[in-house]
Amino acid sequence: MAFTLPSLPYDFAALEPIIDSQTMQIHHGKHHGGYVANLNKAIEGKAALESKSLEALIGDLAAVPDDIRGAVRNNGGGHANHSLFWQIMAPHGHGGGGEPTGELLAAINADFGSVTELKAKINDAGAKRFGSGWAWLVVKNGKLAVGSTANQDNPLMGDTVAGFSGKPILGVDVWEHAYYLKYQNRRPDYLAAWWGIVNWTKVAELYKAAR
Ligand code: MN3
Repeated sequence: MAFTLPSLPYDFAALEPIIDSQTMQIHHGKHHGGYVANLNKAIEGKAALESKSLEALIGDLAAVPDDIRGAVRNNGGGHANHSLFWQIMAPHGHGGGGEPTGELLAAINADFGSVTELKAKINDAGAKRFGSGWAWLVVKNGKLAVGSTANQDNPLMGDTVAGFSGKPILGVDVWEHAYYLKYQNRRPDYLAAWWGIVNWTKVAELYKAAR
């Protein structure tokens, strides 16, 4: 099998009370697990695709045959998006929450004015995404940018496919499956609470690598 479901870097209950344990179990095992299984099924036996990295695969959907392009877009995007999502969260007070520091903080202040303004922009992008999708912080041309994508589209797919592009360093899942058990229809409440589990150390690492 080309791709595998990564283990969570913490227990299912570790993000309580911001994200409940049952949501994490279903989200990781069933949703993300499903994307990985369906991605592998789509590219099975296609050596040229199986040998690619996930980033290279979703970054060049034009190279994917027509009959499986939709499956690779949805499931490859789903695999990439969730793999990032788990990494950039950590238990509140144990790596999660607080504020960014160092170079990342300086870049946020330069490009958005303040961390408060950045959070407001991402919350707004996530709240306004109609239906299912993601809100993102990306690095593009050396600068930070905020935007959103539909479904499991990833900014690495490019503007033509995803309508927004860049190298993602933070992404928040606004599909109902990410929050419905605890927050029901209150997506803005989920987004506001979510900052309490953001692992800024990891986001800063990704920022450094993306620049
Ligand atoms: Mn999800």
